[in-house]
Amino acid sequence: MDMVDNNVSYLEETGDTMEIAIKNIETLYGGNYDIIHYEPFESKKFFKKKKQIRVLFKIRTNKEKSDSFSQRKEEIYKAAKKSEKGNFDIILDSMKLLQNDITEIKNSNFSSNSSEHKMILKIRKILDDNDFSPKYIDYIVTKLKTEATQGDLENEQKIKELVLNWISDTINIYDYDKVEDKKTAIFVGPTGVGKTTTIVKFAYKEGISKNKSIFFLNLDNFKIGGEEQIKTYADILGADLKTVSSSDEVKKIFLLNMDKDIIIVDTPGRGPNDYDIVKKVQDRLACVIDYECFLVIAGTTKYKDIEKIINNFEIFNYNSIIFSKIDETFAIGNIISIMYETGKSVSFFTDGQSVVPENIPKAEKSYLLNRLIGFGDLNKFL
Ligand SMILES: Nc1nc2c(ncn2[C@@H]2O[C@H](COP(=O)(O)OP(=O)(O)OP(=O)(O)O)[C@@H](O)[C@H]2O)c(=O)[nH]1
Ligand SMILES: [Mg+2]
Repeated sequence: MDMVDNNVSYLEETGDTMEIAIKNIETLYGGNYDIIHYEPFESKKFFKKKKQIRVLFKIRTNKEKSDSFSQRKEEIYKAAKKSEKGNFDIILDSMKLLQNDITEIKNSNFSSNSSEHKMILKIRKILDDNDFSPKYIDYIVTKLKTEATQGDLENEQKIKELVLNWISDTINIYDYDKVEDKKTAIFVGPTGVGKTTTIVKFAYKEGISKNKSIFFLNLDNFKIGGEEQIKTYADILGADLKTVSSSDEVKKIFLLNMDKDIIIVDTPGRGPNDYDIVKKVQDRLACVIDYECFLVIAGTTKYKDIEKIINNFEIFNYNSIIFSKIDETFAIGNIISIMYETGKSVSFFTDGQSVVPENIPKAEKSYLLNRLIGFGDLNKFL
């Protein structure tokens, strides 16, 4: 079993290059560290991908073991400092030597000095790469420590299967097919998440393709062009549309359109902290009693921001969440973490800009599980 000294903890640093990552580490810890592992990865900020280096290191506790390693690092560092052509080869050679040292350290120290079994460290990294929240990662790790046997921990396939099943258990699906009263569907959410686009996809899927009559009620008179966007789609679908700005008008629209199968309500989006607009929209809808409310959140949103949005829109008493723009994100651990921590459920995803019914798939566990990275092909069969 790979157990160790509880005082050793592993840390992570990233940088655009190995040199920058090392500099960052040295700024914080001086030279008192050993690199355990490094690897290139793609970071994503504001939808832009960027190649970076991730370095796993530990603060040195055993000087003798790290002397040669430290020397190699110095060589790389010195070579990297010189910028003339040709030094690239020196860096490459030094990197190869460093790689050997790392392998040695991994084989000796890493497995014998870590406070956690190496399989648990591996799972931690996979979950982190998938953007699961720290709390969620702790939940899975606690299950591993309490439910997996030592034999299981030596079997990567078995552990990954266990973890995938536990993840699957935390995904909450809201089955819209089972909703009985589908007359009124209200879509709320922050600005730009794709509410209006989602509404039109939804109208196709749940209305037009099922031969149901649709009426669009637009509450977005706050934004210039707010009506034009949805009007264009309403015309294409042959559906009526009305933009209103008061609760009385909303009441009237509902009375006048009793014969319609579905009334779909579009609302204006504002920043997650713009509580005033949220409240105004809620006031206008106060007369609508039975409705199905969808909170639309972009799947690209950071975990902490999703938490805030979920709380800010609680006032609408929404039934489920639609995670939009799934096509723009690699990692969906944030979505699963939020379900686990808040108990909220997901009814649909949207995964493309085209306004077609195929781009609003009904939520299924396999849809999320298939997107997890680091599980080989195991999650493809779930
Ligand atoms: N990649 C991708 N883009 C999407 C998706 N859904 C919507 N969009 C894009 O997101 C942008 C905003 O879409 P809207 O439907 O106007 O968003 P909204 O939430 O109604 O915006 P506001 O009314 O201003 O709050 C548009 O460029 C859409 O094409 C999706 O599933 N995937
Ligand atoms: Mg809109």
